[in-house]
Amino acid sequence: MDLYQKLEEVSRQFRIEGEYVGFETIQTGNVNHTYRVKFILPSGQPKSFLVQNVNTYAFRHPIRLMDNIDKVTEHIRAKKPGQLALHFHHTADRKTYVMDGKNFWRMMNFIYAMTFDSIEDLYVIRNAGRAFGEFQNQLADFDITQLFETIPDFHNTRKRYEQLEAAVAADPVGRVAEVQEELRYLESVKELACKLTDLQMAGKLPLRVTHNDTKINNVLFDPQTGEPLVVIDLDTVMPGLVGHDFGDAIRFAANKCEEDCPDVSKAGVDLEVFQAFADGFLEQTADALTPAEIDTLALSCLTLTVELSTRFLADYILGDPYFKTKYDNHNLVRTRCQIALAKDMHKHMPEMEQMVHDCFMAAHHA
Ligand code: GN1
Ligand code: MG
Repeated sequence: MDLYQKLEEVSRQFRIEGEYVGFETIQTGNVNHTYRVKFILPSGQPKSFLVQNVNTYAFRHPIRLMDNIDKVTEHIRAKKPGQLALHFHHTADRKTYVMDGKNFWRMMNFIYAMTFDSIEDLYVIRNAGRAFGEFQNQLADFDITQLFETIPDFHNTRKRYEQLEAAVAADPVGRVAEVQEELRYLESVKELACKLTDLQMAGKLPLRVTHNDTKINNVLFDPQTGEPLVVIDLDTVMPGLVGHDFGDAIRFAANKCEEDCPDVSKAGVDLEVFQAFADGFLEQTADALTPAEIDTLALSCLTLTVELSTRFLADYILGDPYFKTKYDNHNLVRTRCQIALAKDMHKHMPEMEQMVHDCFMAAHHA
C-alpha cells in the first residue's frame, strides 16, 4: 500500500469521515515523519489533520509516550478552557495511536499557525521565551512521578559522552579516523559540559516537568499578531532541569545560522537574541526558580550545545541510525556547526551570565 492510501487508512481508524483529498509532507523534525492530511467533512467543510509516524527506534515505548502526552495535554487544556490547545484523536477503541507492524501512527488537530526556524524579530523571540516559560508554569503542579521517562537519560550529558565513547570503540562504518579533531574538542570541554548533570545527581538542582526539545519551531504563533499559541512536540516531556529547556532553546534560536550550516564560520551566539529569549523566559519563571537554577542557566546553553554535538557525532560514527539525514555526512556537518557554536558560547559566557542576572532582577522586581 502506498503512503497516500496508508494515510487515508490511518485517518479512518481515527474515525475521520468525509472525502479524503490528499496529503502533504511536513518537512520538519529530525526524528518523526509528519503529514498533513486533508479531508472534506460530510458537512462540506474542508479540514486538515496532522498524522505522524512515530520513530520507534528513537522512542522505544511509544504507548507509554502517548500516555505522557495525553496526561500533559489534558492538564494544560484544563488550565485554559476554551482556548486553542493540542488535541490527539482517538480510535474507536479509545486509543491515541494506531499500530501496524513497525509503524506507530497518531493524529492530532492541525492548527493554522506560523512557525519559525530562525527569527530575527526580537519581539517574537521574547514571545517564544514566554511560551516555554509559561509551559513550565502550567506544569509546575503536575506530579512528575506520573511521567514515564520516554528516553532514559535523554539529557544526561555524562551518559551521552559514554554513548559517544562506545560508538568510537565500535567504529562500525570506519568513520572514527576522520573525526579526531571533533573528538579532541569534545573531550576538552567534557567536565565543564557535565557540570549540570553532576549538580543534578548531587541533588542540587530540582527536577521539574520539562519539555526537553525546546527548538523555537516547536512554538506555534498566531500569524496575525505574532503571539504564541501553543507549544508542540511533547514527545520528550519528562522530569528534567529547567536548564535543559532554556539551554536547548538558546542553542537553536540564538545561533547565528541554522543548526546544520556547513559554513562553521557563521555559527555563534547572537547575544541580542539570547537576551530577548531570557527576558521572556524569566518573566514567566523567575519567581519559581532557585538561585542554583538561575546560576546555571547560561552554562546550560553550552551544556546542551556540547551534548547535542556528542549525539550528532555518535550517530555519524554509527552510520546515522537515529537522526534523519539529507545527505551523506549530514550528521558530521551538524556536529561541526554545534561545536563552533559551543566555542563561541564559551567565549561569551560572562556576558550571558550577566544578561541572565539582569533579566532575573528585572522580572523579580516586576
Ligand atoms: C530532534 O526531531 P526533532 O527535530 O524534534 C531531537 C532533539 C534534538 C534535535 C536537533 C527525540 O528533535 O533532541 O535537539 O533533533 N529529538 C529527539 O535538531 O531525539
Ligand atoms: Mg522533537
